[in-house]
Amino acid sequence: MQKILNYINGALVEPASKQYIDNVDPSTGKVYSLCPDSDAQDIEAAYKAAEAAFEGWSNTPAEKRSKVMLRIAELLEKNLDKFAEAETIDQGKPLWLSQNGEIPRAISNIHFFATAIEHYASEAHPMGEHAINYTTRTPIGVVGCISPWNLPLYLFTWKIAPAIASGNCVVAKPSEVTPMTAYLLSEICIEAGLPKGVLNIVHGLGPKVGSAMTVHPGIKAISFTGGTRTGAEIARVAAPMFKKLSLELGGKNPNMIFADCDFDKMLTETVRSSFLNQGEICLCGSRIFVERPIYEKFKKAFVEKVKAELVVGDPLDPKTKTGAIVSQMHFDKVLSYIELAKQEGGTILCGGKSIQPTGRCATGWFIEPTVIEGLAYDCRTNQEEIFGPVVTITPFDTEEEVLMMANSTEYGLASVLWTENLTRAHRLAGKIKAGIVWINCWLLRDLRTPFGGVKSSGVGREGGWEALRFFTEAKNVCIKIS
Ligand code: TXE
Repeated sequence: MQKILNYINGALVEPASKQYIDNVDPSTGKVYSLCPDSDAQDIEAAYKAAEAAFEGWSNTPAEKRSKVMLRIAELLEKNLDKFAEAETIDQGKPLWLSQNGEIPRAISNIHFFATAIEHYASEAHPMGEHAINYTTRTPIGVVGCISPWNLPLYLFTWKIAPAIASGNCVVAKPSEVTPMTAYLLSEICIEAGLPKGVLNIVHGLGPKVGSAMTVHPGIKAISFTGGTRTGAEIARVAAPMFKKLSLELGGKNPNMIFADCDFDKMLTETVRSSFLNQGEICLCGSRIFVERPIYEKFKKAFVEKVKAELVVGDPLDPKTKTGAIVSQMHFDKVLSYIELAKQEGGTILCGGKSIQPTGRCATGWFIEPTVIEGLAYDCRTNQEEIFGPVVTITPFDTEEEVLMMANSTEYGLASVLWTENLTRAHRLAGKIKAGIVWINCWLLRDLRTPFGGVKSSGVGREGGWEALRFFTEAKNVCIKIS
């Protein structure tokens, strides 16, 4: 049985406890590797390694930091197929998605920040001939990065890349549900010559290891992506310690479709924005609102397309469009929401139950893509994050009505809007309470843009200069001249 190891001070090491937790392949429901059950001792060792490396790394010229990061990206690219298969086995997503989405985006994350750092500058503010101010933006020191199981390497690199590029040293904790590709990345960091202690990866349970990181007095900032409840717990611990916090949390994103939209483009993209990665993306549009004149046409076409295209099966099979649900716990959670929807008066138009593929996946966790109609906009099914292959569809008559329903949840991460009316698009984009608005598209990403949400979807923004500013401290120096 493969043992995943921690990556501390440049070496692959066992957890201090020598204890491990089972790591399950969701496609089979069987244990296929072991993940370190690390604890506070491992966090302390990782912190000490990061602290010892900080002086050297933060004084390494940006060009040299960039070079070693580009080497990591290059090795990741060279091993893309190995990482893609590992990601699919660990998380359950279809192999084509790992090959064309997950791993290429992880490479882009590293490449983007490795090059951005060479252009990262700060500003000066002259006060006539009397004085001049200049701002320095220097790395914080040892920072913590905690990432989730839905897009494992994609979101892990989205955090550690800007942290390292800006000269910090990192203690990182991937999700214990999907630890494999972060472990494989640590092997590549060693091969690329990343100096020891710059990146330290400690695997293990969130409440044990994640909280040990959050409470550690030497770890001065925490960048977290995960559930809203966990984000609140991290904030409760870290806020009184005045740590910098970046919290990218849950979502319950509205997809607003007007009768004047480009119907065919909208339909294709809406199948994708509803069910990509088994709906396990915080940006998925899980509440679909359709202007009444095209509601019946949309309902018929959407259900037909979902049933015809979204083949559920072995994620390693190229024909599979919908893979396995990441864990038994999440599988049970998603099915419980489908039951709730029925109790709340919903009608299941397609899907609605688990499905057992044949062969090796007969014991895995699979749920049919599910479309539900007839629910009130403010029922629990339409207010709470399900984070699975489940969407609801609801008709609307006016802009005011759809805006009220769209903005009615505690979340405000992303939103999708389909209309050919430019004025309406800008008007609604200004009124939607979300950090991201996609108009006539979905998941079109420019890494320079600010990424994050409002309300219970989090605090702060990732991406571009936002990420580099999060991982640096600004200092103003004012010099009197005359
Ligand atoms: O996330 P958790 P889970 C949502 C989704 C999902 C729910 C819970 O609705 O059902 O969150 O998912 C670590 N201190 N999203 O349980 O628990 C944990 O080990 C410090 C949306 O997987 O938030 C993991 O590494 N760390 C989200 C990370 O936090 C702690 C993507 C996320 O785990 C901790 C994933 C603690 N007390 C889930 N407890 C998105 N926005 O994309 C756990 N962790």
